[in-house]
Amino acid sequence: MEKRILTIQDASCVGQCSLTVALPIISACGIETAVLPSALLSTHTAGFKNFTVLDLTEEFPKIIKHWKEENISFDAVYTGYILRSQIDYIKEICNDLNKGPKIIDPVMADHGKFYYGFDKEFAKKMASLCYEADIIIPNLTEAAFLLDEECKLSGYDKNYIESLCYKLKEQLKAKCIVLTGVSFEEGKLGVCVYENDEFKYYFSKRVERDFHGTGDIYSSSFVGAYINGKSVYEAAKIAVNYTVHAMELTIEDALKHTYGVYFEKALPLLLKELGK
Ligand code: PXL
Repeated sequence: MEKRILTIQDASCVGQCSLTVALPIISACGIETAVLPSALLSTHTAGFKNFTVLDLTEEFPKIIKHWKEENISFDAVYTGYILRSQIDYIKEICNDLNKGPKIIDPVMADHGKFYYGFDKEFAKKMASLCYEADIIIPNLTEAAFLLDEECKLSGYDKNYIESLCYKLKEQLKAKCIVLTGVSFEEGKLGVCVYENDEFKYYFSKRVERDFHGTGDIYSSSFVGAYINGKSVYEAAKIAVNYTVHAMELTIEDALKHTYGVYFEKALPLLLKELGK
């Protein structure tokens, strides 16, 4: 039987983030991808003004009830941008309808700041969703906020990174941590993978521009590779290479194409790395 996963995140109609990247990327990896949209937005919330937001929480219990009646289950659950009111429903889905890994990207913050609409209370609730997750994929800011700490964005060393991972594992009981946005030297950016009491790193060149939606592209390609049987570390590497390639393909147009990256044009590299 082929695998079917469920991803829970918002549909930003325009913006190359969340469902509009997760669905094409994971599907391209050959995996059936069911969706539970957390909200419907006209665009994402970073850089657009006057966006519209429709909270879809009310649909959650109805959808869960129907799935239970139909005996629908999933081989993995992967969550991204979600609302606080949905977290208890998502726990129910993970307990009752998921037969495989629970993979949480605790989308809420970057560059030391919460995204629009998120706060410390949300971080606390998100930490409860990360509890006993198989894999969590925070960036540096999210890792610190999950621990209710101030975050360091530069001038840190390996001890800081490894203590963040260690505390996440101890406090949240997350089995495996893929920490993104790690940099020890200028011009290099990458990830720290903490699994089975071992730290492993992978770095690539830093693309000297900030793009929106790259966290979702990273997590979606990680999930696509991992569900295809790659190890956590291999999947973490493949996702770095794919995300960097997508950014490189966008850089020429970056002044005009400001809201996301051309992840579509980079898909051939992802499939090649997966041997497809
Ligand atoms: O990429 C994370 C993300 C997802 N969805 C929406 C967002 C953001 C980040 O700002 O606004 C709606």
